[in-house]
Amino acid sequence: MTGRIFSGIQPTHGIQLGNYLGAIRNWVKLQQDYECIYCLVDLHALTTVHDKDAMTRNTREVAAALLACGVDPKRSILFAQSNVAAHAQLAWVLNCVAPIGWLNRMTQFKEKAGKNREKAPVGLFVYPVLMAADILAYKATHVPVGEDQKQHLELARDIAGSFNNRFAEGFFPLPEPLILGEATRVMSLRDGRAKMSKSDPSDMSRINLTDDAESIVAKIKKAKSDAIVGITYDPENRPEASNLLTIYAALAERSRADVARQFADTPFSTFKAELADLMVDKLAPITAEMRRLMDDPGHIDAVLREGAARADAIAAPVLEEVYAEVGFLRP
Ligand code: AQP
Repeated sequence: MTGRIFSGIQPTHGIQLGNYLGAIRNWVKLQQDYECIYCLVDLHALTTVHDKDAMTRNTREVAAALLACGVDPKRSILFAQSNVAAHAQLAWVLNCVAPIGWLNRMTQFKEKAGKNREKAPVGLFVYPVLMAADILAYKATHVPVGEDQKQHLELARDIAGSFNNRFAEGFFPLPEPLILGEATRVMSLRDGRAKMSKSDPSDMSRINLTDDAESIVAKIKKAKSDAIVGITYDPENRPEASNLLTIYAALAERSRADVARQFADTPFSTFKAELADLMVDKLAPITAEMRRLMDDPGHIDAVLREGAARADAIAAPVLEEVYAEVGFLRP
């Protein structure tokens, strides 16, 4: 074991291909070398999901997806964030350390709040502080994420450093981002310049891990393309071709250059058919296992209950140390 990994995923919807290639597939591999703590961040999801049944359903579905992808609950800790009190408690302490100016720079808040900034929930603004608390409650050393979370991770490091400077030098390790693989930023199938996202209103923009073969084939067929023959990697001028090429390379676990060589003279429609075949091949076993797990919610709940107890056993003592460092009386 070379360190402690923490990473989270929001149960806002089911899992999309970007979550899988940018994060979860790496989570599974990292179990070989690290102590891993994986969290369904439902407190974060509450910033956007205000539907009781959807929250419960999504949490079980995302848990099923992680298990189906190969997160092993015997080896790693898998749990839901709201079941370990230290996340929210530590977030409050960090809210009292992090300056508003740092949060004002977060691009994800600007994107998610959009024009309606005044009406955005406060939780959306302090989302990155809760994310810092998630990581620091376990004194995690490494955090595997997609490109989109890099800025939040830098903020977590700054907040950890600020706490250390004020209260206890060296208390929190400064967590390192792990941005791994070819597909660190999978783009929408409808717009090669927008990130593939679970909450994009268009279902055609993404591949869900619950999609059957027929929908995968249809979505890839309808994915935006261009009129140039031959698939090349040129994100500036050919964002859609570059995205599909990247997805192919990531799924095949080959380099982009190698895949680009193979399809250098291939028409777009032929390439798309090959990509759809590969995708169905790779995702169908995961989807089938997810369905099997989702038929047994009692099992999923038991896995999450046990994970929460193990997570709490690590985080609660860290919180106690934090409370002692800031001078809270513990009578
Ligand atoms: N398109 C993507 N490409 C590569 N990685 C991605 N991730 C998300 N989208 C892509 C990575 O997946 C992990 C979990 O993400 P999250 O659930 O915390 O939320 P997110 O980043 O906001 O993902 P979504 O799908 O866009 O969710 P919504 O629509 O609910 O906001 C992270 O490691 C993330 O980098």
